[in-house]
Amino acid sequence: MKLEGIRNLRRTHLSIQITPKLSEKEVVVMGRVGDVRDLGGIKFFILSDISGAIQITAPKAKTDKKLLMKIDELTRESSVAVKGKVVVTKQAPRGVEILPSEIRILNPASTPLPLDPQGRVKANLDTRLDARGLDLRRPESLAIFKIRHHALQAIRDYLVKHDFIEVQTPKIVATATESGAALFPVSYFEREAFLSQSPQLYKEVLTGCFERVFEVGPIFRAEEHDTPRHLNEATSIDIEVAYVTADDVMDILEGLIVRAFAEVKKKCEKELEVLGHKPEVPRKPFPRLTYDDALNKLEQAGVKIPWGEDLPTPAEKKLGGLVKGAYFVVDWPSAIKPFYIHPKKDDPKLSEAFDLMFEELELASGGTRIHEGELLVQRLKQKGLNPDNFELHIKNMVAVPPHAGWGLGLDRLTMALTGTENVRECVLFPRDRKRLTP
Ligand code: AMO
Repeated sequence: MKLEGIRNLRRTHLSIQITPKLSEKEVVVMGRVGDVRDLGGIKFFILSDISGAIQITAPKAKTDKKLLMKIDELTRESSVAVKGKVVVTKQAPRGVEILPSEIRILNPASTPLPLDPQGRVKANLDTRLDARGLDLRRPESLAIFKIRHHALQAIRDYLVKHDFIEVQTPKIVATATESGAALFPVSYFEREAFLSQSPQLYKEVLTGCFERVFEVGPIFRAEEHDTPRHLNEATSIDIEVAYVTADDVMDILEGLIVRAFAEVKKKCEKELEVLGHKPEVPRKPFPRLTYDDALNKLEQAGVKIPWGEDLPTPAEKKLGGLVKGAYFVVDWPSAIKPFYIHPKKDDPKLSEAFDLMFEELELASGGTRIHEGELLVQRLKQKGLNPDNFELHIKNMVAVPPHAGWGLGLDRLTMALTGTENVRECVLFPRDRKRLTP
């Protein structure tokens, strides 16, 4: 099949804009070929673009032979441009169709396709991710990424309205912040460097300069687990605020989550319908369970976790069944939280750390940070880290104000908003233990 150039042809309308009002007008539409049919006296095909679909109908008696032959050549998912006249008809799905005068095959799809984007032939997730370019053409994929887009827009808008400025911090770094075992090494000229696990240390320093900062960026975790909620490259929304404590940033997080859910419900009705998902906007204030409360609830439900241990996945699942919707877990043991988290003044074995859960899924974690230089050095040592490796960080933290913040996983938030069970569905090209391509 010959590949034709777009040349002087430009799209005049999206398919959704083709309405009976345009009757008899000449239009140019561009998109992907769907089903092609030959029904005795007519040949027709569906053209889909980002807005929807329109039927292109060629009555055999009235259409040029060459054009009819071209329709026969069309393969599903090929990119085409169609010039033609709008005709009002009861036969077409939207009461309107286009009678073509010219069809240009901009890029033909070779057959068989590695995947059926219409989903009539079911494929497993691995096959879908291998052919992600086609998989993302499915209406469900488009719905997920539109929801992700609108959630992020709502979040950016919320933070900017609350006087945050957006920043970008380095992704090639010299030290771990979350846990040394989960670092990806990269070669940095004659030295070893790492991919950043979190903008944590930079955002803390920035509170001394800009007071309220946020960043939306990649975080890299060399975690070995292969689970439906872990990625090796994720997107984190991070904030850090000067002159506040954990309670204040939990209020911000609560407001922001409510806004994201409300905006998605308002702006993505069609997308939620495609996914068959009806999210409820969480109500403020979110329940705030202490770590001890969580352990007690779990024990009553038959799951015993020794004090001081993190909640393993089965315990999170159980807790998510007991406490519905969004809730915080606060007052975590200091020993299981990172070095930068502030111990509680009156009980240092506990910390001013929190996690935001959505049912069984951890969406965010954060806390009040250590701003006191000596305490920071002491906590680094307690965690078995060498303060010398943080020398320049400590230097940059001079007289940084008391501050607090959190990191919220955008991929997991998208799971919660879309009712998706596997985080890979919410990431364009996921990176996991086994997957580095496409
Ligand atoms: P934490 O490590 O809890 O905290 O990460 C914050 C949030 O990021 C998301 N997330 C992940 N999502 C998918 N796959 C992963 N492997 C993954 N790891 C993390 C989660 C998680 O709740 N510096 C702190 C944040 C802070 O205190 O400001 C941090 O990185 O949704």
